[in-house]
Amino acid sequence: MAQKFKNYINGRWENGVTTGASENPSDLADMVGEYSRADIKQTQEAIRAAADARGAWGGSTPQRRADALDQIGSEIIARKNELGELLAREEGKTLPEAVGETVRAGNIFKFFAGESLRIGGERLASVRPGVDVEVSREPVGVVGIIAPWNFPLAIPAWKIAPALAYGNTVVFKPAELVTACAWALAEIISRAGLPAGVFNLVMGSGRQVGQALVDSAQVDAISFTGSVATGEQILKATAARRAKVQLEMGGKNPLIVLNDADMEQAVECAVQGAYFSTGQRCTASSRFIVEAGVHDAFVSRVRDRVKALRVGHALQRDTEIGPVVSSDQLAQNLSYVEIGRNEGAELVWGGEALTRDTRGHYMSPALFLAQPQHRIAREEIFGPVACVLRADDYEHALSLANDTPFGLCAGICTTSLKRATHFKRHIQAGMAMVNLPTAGVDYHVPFGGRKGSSHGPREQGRYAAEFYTTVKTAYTFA
Ligand code: TXE
Repeated sequence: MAQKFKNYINGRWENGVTTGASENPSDLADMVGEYSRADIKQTQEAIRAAADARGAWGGSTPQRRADALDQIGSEIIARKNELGELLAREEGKTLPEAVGETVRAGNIFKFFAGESLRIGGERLASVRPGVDVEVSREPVGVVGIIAPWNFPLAIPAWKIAPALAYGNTVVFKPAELVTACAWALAEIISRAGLPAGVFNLVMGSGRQVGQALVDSAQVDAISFTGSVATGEQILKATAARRAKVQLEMGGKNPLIVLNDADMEQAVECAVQGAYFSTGQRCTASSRFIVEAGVHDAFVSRVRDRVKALRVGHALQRDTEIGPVVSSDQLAQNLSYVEIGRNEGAELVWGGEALTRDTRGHYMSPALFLAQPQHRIAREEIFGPVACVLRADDYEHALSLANDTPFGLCAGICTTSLKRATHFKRHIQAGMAMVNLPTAGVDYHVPFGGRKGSSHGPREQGRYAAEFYTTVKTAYTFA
């Protein structure tokens, strides 16, 4: 019998109005479970519960918050293999990638356990005699968390953990494709001793549950990761009611490879950054910008490496690239392969739907030679599809790298300190990598982008305090 995942509202597990199925993208015959879809009324109940719990949690001691977060993080890490297997089964990244993500989620909770003990402030002398000025940080209130499917544990962790650490209450809406992971996380959080209403899980569609969170006057802040189109809608709606908002959207991340690069290292950075996790990372490299002197050698070595990648069931030991997450995403990826061909880009390898022993959403990783104006070189595809652009020299490569509406992450492979330093200063991105893949970041430092990729304060690390707290300036005359 399929496992059933319920919503968690005001400290109780509740059935929804309808149900949905969570599938295994590696094997469509394997149903991961059945989840309850909340409706607008249940979402509003969860919001009310979170609003009622604000005082109790906002006024709780940092020690209590630290203990709860530490317990959650420790349990996630202790159960990394089991949770990693669930994640690989539901989302389709390979087992080692999924176990890695699980450990990362656990570490994030433990990091913010410490941060709840380090909420600081300032005391300054006033410009007026006899007056003291204190600047302190307070919780924002009720935070609505709207998450995507591509990191089903890590992204919710990096939003829920700081929200709770800084004394906010939470209504969490996961993506419908990954409700088993969301439920598993909520189940762990439900046993951490939080008062009823402090943390709520509501599963369901973006149009109903997500929109209800975005529109509710009782939700003080929205943290969102997902597509540009949804992010823009959320930005308009939250601006209209002056709610705090943080948006993490797409990328079209470049990796520059210069003539002086260590070629083996550059090929590894390219392959790992573009294709691992099936290219479904917002920090994935999708444009390789290669200096003319090494262009042909780079293309031939990446093609050989990509040809040899083993695409298969996410839980099989020798799989390097798992399936695409859903039939819709697979259709989108394949349609971009068609678009690339039709606009005159040269397909060097891959880009085809594949069959395996089990029925799933498999495709071969694709490598194109493209021109900067091609849509496949400009739009986020969010799958294992990358293109190579030829650059005359470093300056040309940098200008191609910056010629995009996005600005999440960017990388360069070079042995020149001068070029690497210039790149770090002049690349228009929130994160810059030298001789490293664009995807793969630490959990204790800020994460986020510029231009069309992100909006609002950074996520992760101690910079998360900017979003999850509000500042008060108090004056005392004594
Ligand atoms: O995103 P959506 P989807 C990109 C990627 C992918 C595309 C579509 O290009 O192909 O987005 O993915 C909720 N009000 N990224 O459909 O729709 C929704 O239920 C409030 C990049 O998954 O943006 C889900 O929980 N919420 C990205 C979340 O928003 C709404 C990661 C994201 O869904 C809503 C994922 C609404 N009106 C996809 N409509 C990255 N950059 O990491 C939907 N939602």
